[in-house]
Amino acid sequence: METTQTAPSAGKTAVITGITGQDGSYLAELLLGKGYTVHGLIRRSSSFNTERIDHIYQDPQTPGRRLVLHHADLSDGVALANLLREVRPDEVYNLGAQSHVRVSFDAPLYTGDITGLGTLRLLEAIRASGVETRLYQASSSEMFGSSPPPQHEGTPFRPRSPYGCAKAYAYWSTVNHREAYGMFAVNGILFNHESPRRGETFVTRKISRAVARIRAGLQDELFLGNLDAVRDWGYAPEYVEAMWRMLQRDEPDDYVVATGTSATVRDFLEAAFGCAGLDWRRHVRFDAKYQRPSEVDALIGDASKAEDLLGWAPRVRYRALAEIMVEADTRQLADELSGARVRVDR
Ligand code: NDP
Ligand code: GDR
Repeated sequence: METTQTAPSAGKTAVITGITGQDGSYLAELLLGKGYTVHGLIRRSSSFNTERIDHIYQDPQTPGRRLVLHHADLSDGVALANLLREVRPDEVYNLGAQSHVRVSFDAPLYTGDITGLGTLRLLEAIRASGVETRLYQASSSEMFGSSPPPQHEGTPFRPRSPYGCAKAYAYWSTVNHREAYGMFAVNGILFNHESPRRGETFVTRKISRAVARIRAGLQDELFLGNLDAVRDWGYAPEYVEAMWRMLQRDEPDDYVVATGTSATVRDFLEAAFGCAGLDWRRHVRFDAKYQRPSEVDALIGDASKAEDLLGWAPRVRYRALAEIMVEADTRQLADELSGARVRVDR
């Protein structure tokens, strides 16, 4: 196995779009741990939505602080160019997106604008700023859509959602900027990856939260859509390491990142409810609103290129992942309930 590191990490500067999301928060931790200064883009919101990075936040008065947040948006290309000119990063990680597949059917143009065109805005902002940098693009297994598994870097894209189409546009824009302008731009084609920080409306987290609440007697039913879908679920902290490794190579390239282990939503239910000694069949109900107009039936990744060239290998597979997530949600719920009791006692 071969890994290439171009320069020591300490003292490097990175920009992360989507730093408030699941992956952005783990990547920021990883890069800070390596000695980077990290500049994160956040969107203006009427209420705080920085819970995933509050534990690493440093306020502007902190001497020598290495985490800096900026207001910007992937819809605003000029702001992106100005930010890049100001920060002059060594590496840019484009994780920002409207990332929910079901939602992309309700908001297809918005998804196309942010998830698709937003990437082109960032690529053009890099060019316009004249900054020599390396770009990681968060590409997705959703681009493979109806192409049968196992999917690898050469598998054709047949997307089945506005989100998948937008990601395919972003993928080719990244490749095109690499070929047309010699930019160091890479696509990580990541299969589903989850964690206790996963958004609460993605299926694994919806399940792990429900298990914790059912176990505590706070909920009895869980409404889901298609249980037959096959996914390749990995562990997010391991996947951000693969992103970083892609930018340390001598040459830019595209890589699939996956575990190669498949499971249906039903299998994940079995594993997650099993952790709590519960039978999911007694609690799970069907609701058509969670079905998609067109579904991706089976995604199972072949990550041998990443294993060979990046020296990256997955360790956590879906059963262990379900346990990690159920335990975390159980602890979080217990904390919330004891906090609530303290407040009531006062
Ligand atoms: P999340 O949904 O958790 O995070 C998405 C991030 O994008 C948030 O920080 C969000 O900000 C930000 N964002 C949304 N809209 C905009 C915008 N208009 N301008 C700037 N930022 C915006 O996603 P994940 O962390 O799970 O995924 C990271 C990336 O990887 C995404 O691009 C996703 O599509 C892609 N991906 C994810 C996979 C997975 O399994 N997790 C697999 C393959 C690809 P805010 O907090 O304000 O909403
Ligand atoms: P996905 O993840 O669409 O693969 O996209 P999600 O967890 O939303 O769905 C996985 C599968 O579960 C089925 N499902 C349900 N999904 C949700 N969200 N809610 C439900 O109630 C439900 N019931 C069944 C879905 O139909 C689907 O088959 C994720 C995102 O992180 C993308 O950004 C990323 O690109 C891909 O993974 C790889």
